[in-house]
Amino acid sequence: MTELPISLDLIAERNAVHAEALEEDYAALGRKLSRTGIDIDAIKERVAGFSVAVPSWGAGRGGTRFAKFPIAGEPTNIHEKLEDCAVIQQLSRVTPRVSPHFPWDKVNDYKALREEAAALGLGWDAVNSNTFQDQVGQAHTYANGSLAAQDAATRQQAVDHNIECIEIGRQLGSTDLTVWVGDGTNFPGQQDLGRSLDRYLEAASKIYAALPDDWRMLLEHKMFEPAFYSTVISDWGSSILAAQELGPKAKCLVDLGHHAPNVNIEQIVARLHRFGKLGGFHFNDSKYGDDDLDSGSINPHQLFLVFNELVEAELNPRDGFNPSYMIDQSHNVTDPIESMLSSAETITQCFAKAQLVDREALHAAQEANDTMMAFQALRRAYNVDVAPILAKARVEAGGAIDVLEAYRLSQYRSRKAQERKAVGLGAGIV
Ligand code: AOS
Ligand code: ZN
Ligand code: ZN
Repeated sequence: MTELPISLDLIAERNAVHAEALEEDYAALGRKLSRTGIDIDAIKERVAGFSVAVPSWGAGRGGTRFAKFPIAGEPTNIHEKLEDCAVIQQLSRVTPRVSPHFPWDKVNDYKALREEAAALGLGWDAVNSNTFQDQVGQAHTYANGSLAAQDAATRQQAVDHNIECIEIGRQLGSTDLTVWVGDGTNFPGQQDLGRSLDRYLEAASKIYAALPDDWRMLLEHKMFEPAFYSTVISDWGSSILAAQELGPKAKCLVDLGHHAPNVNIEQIVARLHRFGKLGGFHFNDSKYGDDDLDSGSINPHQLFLVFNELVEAELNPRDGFNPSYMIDQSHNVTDPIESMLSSAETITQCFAKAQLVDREALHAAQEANDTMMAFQALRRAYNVDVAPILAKARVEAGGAIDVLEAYRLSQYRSRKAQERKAVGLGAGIV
């Protein structure tokens, strides 16, 4: 293994400073939980088995449609992005996989890239295709759509790109292809709403046909943007219908920011699972639309309720239960590494809290139509501060007790600012 980006001595030194307090907090929480029959070590083991992937593009400052303000030391290629993702994994120990996006992360030798990641302690998650943007030298524009475009040659180009992504993914060791398209319209009448879906389905079925046996195709729906009047795969309804039409390897991916405000996302999760179509998540938070705010920064309770449905889903397996978890945020005002460390912590906290729900009490209250006690079963779990459980799992796996403190003390970003070439103004807005 090549040298990891953060000094092991620094992590050990800081952990030693925090160890006694952590032991005290963990023991106190253990006593509290044992009063309700919960074994804290068993919860810690489950937390230790949890992981969430980070997106390669999340390592950069995302920016908005209006501007991007790069920070010194920001990564500008997949090698640098991998290094940053390795920092997140080294400190948090819950983000062992990176989800690449093509052609953004294109290289000549994917075998070498796979080895490079492995040397940094990283594997690969879902491969993301990109037919929402034109690339230099591309034969056909995506201005009027990609998989749903009127023009057959454009659709074929988008299909070919997705098939190329599968091939790259095979070399990296991925087993999922995530397809999000920006296809849609900005004016009533611009495209036929029925026929554009037909075209999408026909093109998507060609990609589906190219999937290896053990692969899944994850369809990511999004209500609006970049199209503001209609979007081809706009909601979970369109997504599940398309996935059902394509076949068993097609599943639905829920990006938390891709719904109308106040939509009951946890119910969508339960619905998709009911029909064996829950494929995965892009975690983020939103206040108004697809804001891509940090996970749980606005509504951590919703995130907890999503995980509560996931626990229920696991207890009631349908057609397989193996959702892929990934962060998909745009970091506009923070250091992306810090945001992802903080988000990975929040996501894992919600996972842990969902494990604490007294399922017997919940189900009994539901049976008895005892609304208040059913709600309290959830509320009791949500109110527990699970931070000591996460910290203990982390330190046992070699991570840092206080991840942000260790990161700041490492001065990683300022070291990279010396080494890396600066991001040009206006570059890489995604
Ligand atoms: C776009 O809104 C989606 O969230 C996609 O997941 C997209 O591929 C990703 O955010 C990169 O732009
Ligand atoms: Zn997404
Ligand atoms: Zn999005």
